[in-house]
Parts: sequence; C-alpha cells; structure tokens
Amino acid sequence: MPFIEHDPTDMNSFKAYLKQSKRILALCGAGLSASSGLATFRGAGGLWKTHDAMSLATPNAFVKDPSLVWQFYSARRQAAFSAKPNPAHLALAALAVKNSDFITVTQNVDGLSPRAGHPPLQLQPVHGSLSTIKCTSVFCNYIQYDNYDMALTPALAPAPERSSNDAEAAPANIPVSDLPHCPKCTTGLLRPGVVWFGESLPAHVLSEIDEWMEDGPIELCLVIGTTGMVWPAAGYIGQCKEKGARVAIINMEIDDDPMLGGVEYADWLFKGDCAQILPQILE
Ligand code: BV8
Repeated sequence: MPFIEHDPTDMNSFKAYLKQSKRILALCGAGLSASSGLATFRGAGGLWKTHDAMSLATPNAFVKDPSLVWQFYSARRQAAFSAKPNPAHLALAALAVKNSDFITVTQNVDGLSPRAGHPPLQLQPVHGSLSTIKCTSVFCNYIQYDNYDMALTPALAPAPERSSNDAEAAPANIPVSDLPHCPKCTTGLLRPGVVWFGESLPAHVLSEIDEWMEDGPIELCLVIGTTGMVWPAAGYIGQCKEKGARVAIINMEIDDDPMLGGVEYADWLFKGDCAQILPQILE
C-alpha cells in the first residue's frame, strides 16, 4: 500500500488540500474521454480488435500499410468529432478558468478538452491532434490545423452499414491513390498530425511545460485516466513529485500499489469513472 497518513480515498482531505493549492498539473490519458464513448488505447475495440492500436500508431505501420493506418485514424477522427466533452473535460476546463496556475498535459488527440472550453494557454497537447493533417513529403511543409472533415477522401467516408465497433468487418484495401494527398505539393501523402511511437513530442509544447515546471514548487499532480506507461509524458508525474507535489490518481482500475510513471506512491487514489469523480473532487 502507498505510504500515506490519511485515507487515500478520502475526498474531503483532497478537497481541503486542493483549496490551498495553486500550482497544479493534470496528466490526462485515454480514460478521460472514455465516458464520451471514445475507445481507450488498451480497449481500442471494434474494427481494431484485430489490430493492436499501439502497433498502428507508428511511422513503420504507416509506411507498410497507409491504407490500414488511414482507416484507423479516419475512424478515430469520425468518432472524436462526433463525441461530446464529458463532465471530466468540463471540470478540468472550469478549474483552469478559476486558477491560471493550473495546466493540463493531455496525451489525448481527440480535441475534447479544447471543445470543453479549456483555456488554450493552460492546455498542453503532447501527442498532437486528430484534427491536424500534414504532408509526408520531405520537400513540403504543408500542415492544416482544425480539419474536421468526416471523410478526407470518398474512400474514407464513414461506412454507414458498419459501426466502428463491427469487429468482423475487415479493413478495406484502399489504394494509395484514394488516400488523402497534399493540396500544396499534390504528390505527398497526407498523415494525421499526431505523435507516433518513436517520434519526438512537439518541442514547443515540451518547452512550454518545462517553463511552467521551472516556475516554482508544485503542490498537486492529478493523474487522470492513464496507465502512466507512455513516456516521456509519464515522466511529468515524477517531476511534479520532485517539485513537492502530492499525487492523486483517478482511474477505473487502481492496483494496490500504483507504480504510475515511476511514482512509488500516491497520496489519493480515486477509483471509478473520472467523468463522475472529477466534478465531485474539483468542485
Ligand atoms: C519518444 C498519439 C523518442 C497517437 C500516442 C522512455 C523515454 C522516452 C520514450 C520511451 C521511454 N520508454 C519507452 C519509450 C518509447 C515510447 C513509449 O513510451 N512506449 C511505451 C509503450 C512504453 N514513447 C515514444 O515513442 C514517444 N516518443 O519517446 O520519442 C525520440 C526522441 C528523439 C528522437 C526521436 C524519438 C512517443 C509516445 C507518443 C505515442 N503516441 N498517442 C494516437 O493517439 O494515435 S500515445 C497513445 O497511447 C495515447 O495517446 C496514450 O497516451 C497512450 C495510451 O496510454 P493511456 O492514455 O494511458 O491509455 P490506455 O488506453 O493505455 O489506458 C487508459 C487508462 O484509462 C487505463 O488506466 C484505464 O484504467 C483508464 N480508464 C478507462 N476508462 C476510464 C479510466 N479512468 C478513469 N475513468 C474512466 N472512465
């Protein structure tokens, strides 16, 4: 069990501590958007039951089978753009409005936190966004932000007869010529503007987080709906602790001795749906 002097599930002690906290960092993962109906990475079900989401979120997967990877991301774009922010997104946005020293570091690419009204200067998307598309040609710097087209090409139109949860339907074999191509250089294949495994995180986002980190001690780190297994994002938990932060984990699954992000212990452990818990503990 973690080394804590109070009941780790006690919301009142958390709320009392939150009241006296200014510099707070929330690290969020796929579990934040689960109640909005978006599959988590570990639970990426449906059409992707036959494929491991982690194995598709890589540059090699895209080179090997751009058709499969584009169908994976097109389905996730369609799901994300149709989803609604849930009470957890709204609670974090409200905290950010109330406290300018609070930042959210999100690993999610679904765009639900911005749509929940989270102040952009206090939201750090370390893994990019599904609504960003960019050219893969080394000679072209085309990038488009905020593209919410449900079908970037006719071949990627949502399949009405097939819900994205239809595990039986195998991905179609879309020819590369029918995949999204760059409107600027016309020859480059477009890709989703997300950070794949093996790719660096956006330098400007990392430096903004580092700047915030260096601004002084940190009172509280909220670890919300994430396995804390993906680095370097998971490293922010330990960095906050080094700056004096207490840690609260909000997760559907809480094992007895969470080793999230190399953290030996957490001060609060709130087990359940963050869409239920966050509005309660952040009010
Ligand atoms: C890099 C975008 C180097 C794409 C994603 C140490 C240091 C640095 C790197 C590494 C390292 N060790 C290993 C690495 C390599 C790798 C890595 O971390 N691998 C892991 C698997 C060990 N990291 C990288 O490759 C990173 N790049 O390091 O580059 C470099 C340096 C210089 C030059 C070149 C290269 C890039 C990592 C980013 C990958 N991209 N996303 C996309 O979305 O398609 S990460 C992706 O997977 C998601 O964004 C997400 O972050 C991650 C899955 O994690 P979770 O968010 O935790 O989601 P998951 O489904 O796993 O879990 C959901 C959780 O929610 C569960 O705990 C569940 O219980 C809970 N939950 C569910 N429902 C609810 C809930 N909780 C509350 N309420 C609910 N309702």
